[in-house]
Amino acid sequence: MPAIVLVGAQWGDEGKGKATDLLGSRIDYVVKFNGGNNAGHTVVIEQPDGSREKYALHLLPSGILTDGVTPVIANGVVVDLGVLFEEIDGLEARGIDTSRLRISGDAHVIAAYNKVLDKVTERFLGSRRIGTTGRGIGPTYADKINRIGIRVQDLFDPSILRQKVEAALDVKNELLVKKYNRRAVTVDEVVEDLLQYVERLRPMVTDTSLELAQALDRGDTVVCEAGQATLLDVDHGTYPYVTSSNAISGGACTGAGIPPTRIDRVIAIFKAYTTRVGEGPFPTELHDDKGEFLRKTGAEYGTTTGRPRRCGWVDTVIGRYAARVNGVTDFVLTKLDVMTGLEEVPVCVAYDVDGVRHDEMPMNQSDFHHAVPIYENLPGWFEDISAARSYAELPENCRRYVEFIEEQIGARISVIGVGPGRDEIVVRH
Ligand code: 2SA
Ligand code: GDP
Ligand code: MG
Repeated sequence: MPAIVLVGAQWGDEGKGKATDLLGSRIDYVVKFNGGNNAGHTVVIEQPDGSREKYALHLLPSGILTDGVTPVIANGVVVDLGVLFEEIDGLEARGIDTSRLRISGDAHVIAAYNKVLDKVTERFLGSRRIGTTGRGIGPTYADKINRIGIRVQDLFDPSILRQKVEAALDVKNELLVKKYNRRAVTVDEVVEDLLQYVERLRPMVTDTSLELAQALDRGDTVVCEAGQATLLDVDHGTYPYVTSSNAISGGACTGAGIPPTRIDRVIAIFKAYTTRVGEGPFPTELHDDKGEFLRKTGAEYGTTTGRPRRCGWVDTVIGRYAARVNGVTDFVLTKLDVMTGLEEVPVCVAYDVDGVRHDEMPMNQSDFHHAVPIYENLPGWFEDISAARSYAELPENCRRYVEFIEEQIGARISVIGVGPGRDEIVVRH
């Protein structure tokens, strides 16, 4: 099984980390192709003594936890070098071997001034803020497109690095000083900050696109793991309430240099309800005790920032959209266990926008902002499903919920998550 892309179908935190980890022993490479340390992927691994180890990964691909897998940070990622080495050291201290990590020389680095700009811009936006993670992601991608970005490879030539930092600071200091009333940043401090990592970085940096092409030629299995999710994609999400990268499956082509003709499967991770962190429209959001139930039962707090996540019912209009724009071959329905104990389980099947029914995502963003969900109410279940390991073991109402979602989104649900643990899954196909 050669190239597989794994994406989030909603607004993130669907359980992508666990899904990648699950593929575990069957894969050779796990590639992160977009975003940076704005991501937060949680993987829970049962130990031989029955205890559970929890890992929260931000910049490193989830595959780093599996022996024998080569993790790759590809060209489409933005890298905070301080966070990178902190994360590596943290895993090494817990006995995880990180020595196989490969980083693309074309990946951009997040300079300290972009972290300042991310935070200060949000503060100035006031009620128009995006609710970013404050990690410098947006300003770093803006620099990349604006052709004033700093790439990993620039660190290996100090005179080039200096020239590039000078060019970037021409623009940045203007903003920092004149618009935001901050102190000017010096070329020396930026260069010095970046160069402290250069010797540790050197052995990891390689032409990752070439290495992945060679791996695919050998018949190795490569999994590209998206950060964030479909509705946070800068082109296909709820713009401007999005992240600044392409988080859909196509992002793997540009973000890792893997051509579309080499991608065999696209797996979308879809949570059995919906969550979102940060600002922006969310038609099925709940502001009542049901929303609180989902947040508490599902432990819906940001892995990176600890922010409480907004919670709501499952939305199959979004699922249909994700199936289409990603070309999904299989869905993994996660956190179904969280839905246990509800009398009724509403499923959003369409929207009402000013009296007009929309079965697909409205083209116009203003329409999406005041879309009112049209629900089908299905009966709930009360049986604990966390011990189920086969589809037949799930209660009838639970299966009806799965099959109804499957019918609405128009793609098969191949795996179901019934708990956070590695083995807490039901495989259907
Ligand atoms: P940014 O920082 O520029 O990428 O923020 C832009 C929007 O993208 C959203 N975003 C996320 N949404 C869900 N999960 C994310 N990762 C963390 C997690 C979030 C956390 O796994 O829990 O810990 O808060 C993530 N990263 C970015 C963000 O909320 C903005 O709406
Ligand atoms: P990601 O960003 O998509 O990787 O997701 P996060 O790690 O940010 O959030 C998903 C959370 O749900 C994590 O805490 C996982 O341990 C947890 N999780 C994943 N799958 C399941 C599941 O099937 N059931 C339950 N209860 N928790 C799950
Ligand atoms: Mg997350």
